[in-house]
Formats: sequence, structure tokens, C-alpha cells
Amino acid sequence: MARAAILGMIGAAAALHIPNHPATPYIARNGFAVLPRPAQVTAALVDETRAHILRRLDLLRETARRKHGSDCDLRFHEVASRQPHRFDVRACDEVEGPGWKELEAAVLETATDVLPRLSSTKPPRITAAGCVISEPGCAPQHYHADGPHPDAAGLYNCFVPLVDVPAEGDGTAFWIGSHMDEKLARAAAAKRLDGLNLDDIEVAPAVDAGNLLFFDYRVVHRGLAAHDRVRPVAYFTISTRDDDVKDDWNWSGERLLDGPEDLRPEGSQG
Ligand SMILES: O=C(O)CCC(=O)C(=O)O
Repeated sequence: MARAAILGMIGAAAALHIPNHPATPYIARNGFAVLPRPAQVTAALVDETRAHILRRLDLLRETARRKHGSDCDLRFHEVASRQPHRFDVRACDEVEGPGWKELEAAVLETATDVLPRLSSTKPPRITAAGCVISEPGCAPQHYHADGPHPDAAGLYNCFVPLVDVPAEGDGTAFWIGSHMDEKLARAAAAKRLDGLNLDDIEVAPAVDAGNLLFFDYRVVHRGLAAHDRVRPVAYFTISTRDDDVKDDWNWSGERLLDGPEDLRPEGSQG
């Protein structure tokens, strides 16, 4: 997923606003929490969103093969694959099929109720969104944080898996409390953590389809390997800060889809 470019610095006077929700202290302390599927996020909505995203990825890959001879190492405006078999499909009008807006609204409503936030004149808002799709053959990611210390304070991601993910399975693993540890985060950014034995501090929670997995942008985490199935997870980046956050620094400006012939997969009707 795209890391955000942090444009502003946290002022010394910034204060944390702590909502009165049982998950809030958990997120503040551990850096992440899994919340139940909101009522508006029905199983049908999850199914519809999953089908829509996977169709979109098929279209993008097919177009990449046709125009560029390969669907590996994609770096386009609409899709990226920064490692083999893991794709990041950026949210845009085409992705935002019928269910997407409802999903986004449910995420934002819960985020507003739950997330510790920097006191702000602005309510929490979604600054980037998309879907990471891992397919069989995908290796575990390097440990990473989505943003640096201390500048990423007040930013969060919400993952919404579109399939059930078992504990310690093929989902996302976190280092509990690592968002509070500047040294650890710096080492993660420098990729000096791989190879360490982290069994006792790494947790990969069970997250059912449609549950909301919120995490602090600074927490060290990684997507695990995919062995025998496709795992799509929608993501929403949420800012609780005053300043602006730009989300396009590692997306290419080059568009893959540019004409009517690209709007549907080859061979489809209508
Ligand atoms: O696949 C996942 O569960 C995590 C993905 C992730 O952290 C990323 O793409 O930066």
C-alpha cells in the first residue's frame, strides 16, 4: 500500500483527544485493534466488493499483459505490485462500485468513534484507499511501518479483509506496541529486522471478512505469505490531523487504462 508523504510536522502543542470507546486505549497502547463488522457492512456487501475488486484486478493485469507484455512489477496510476504476487489496486471511480461507498462510510463512522486523535479543527477523514490482493506464491513482506516517527502521529490505516483470515494464518502480523518505539521503527525502515526471532512479539490476529482492523501508521507490521488462496484486503488511510497528507508519492503517474477498449476485459460482451 502507498505510504503517505507527511507534509507537516506535529506541533509541540498538539494534544491527543481520546474517545470514550473500549477499543481506544487498546489501540493507543498496542497500536492496533480488531473491531466487529459494522451492521451496514453486510456479508452481501463484502461479497459484492470482493467480486468487483477481483474483476478490476483481472482487467488491469490483462491490460498490462496486452500493452506491456507482462503483469509483473506493475507501477501504474491504478495498480502497483511492489513484490511478486501482491497487488495494490488504488481506489478510484471504477473501483468504487456499489458497495465501496457504504464500506468507506462505515469505516469512517467507526474511526470517528474509536481512534485516539490529535485535537483538530477537522474531523477524521479518509485520505487514501484501495485494496491489497495477495495470491498464492506471495512471500511475506519485509517488516515495515507505513509512516515514520514522530511525524506520522495521528494517521491510521483500517484494513477490511474481504475473506475470513485466521489467527497466525495468511493475514497481517503486528509488533505489539511498536508504534511507541522510535528505535524499532527506524530499524524497520532500514530493513534491519528480518532474520531476528520475533515469535514472542509478533501477533497475527484473526480478522473475519468485514471486520475492521485499525492500526497506527507507525506500528511495525507485515503481510504474511499466501499459500493456497487469494486474500483481498480493502484499506483506508485515515487522518486525524490538521495538516494535509499526500498519498501519491509511490504511485506512478502513468495510466494503464486510457481508452474505451480498456474498460472491459477482452472477449467480454456489451
Ligand atoms: O497484506 C497485508 O496484510 C499487509 C499489506 C501491507 O502492509 C502493505 O502493503 O504495506
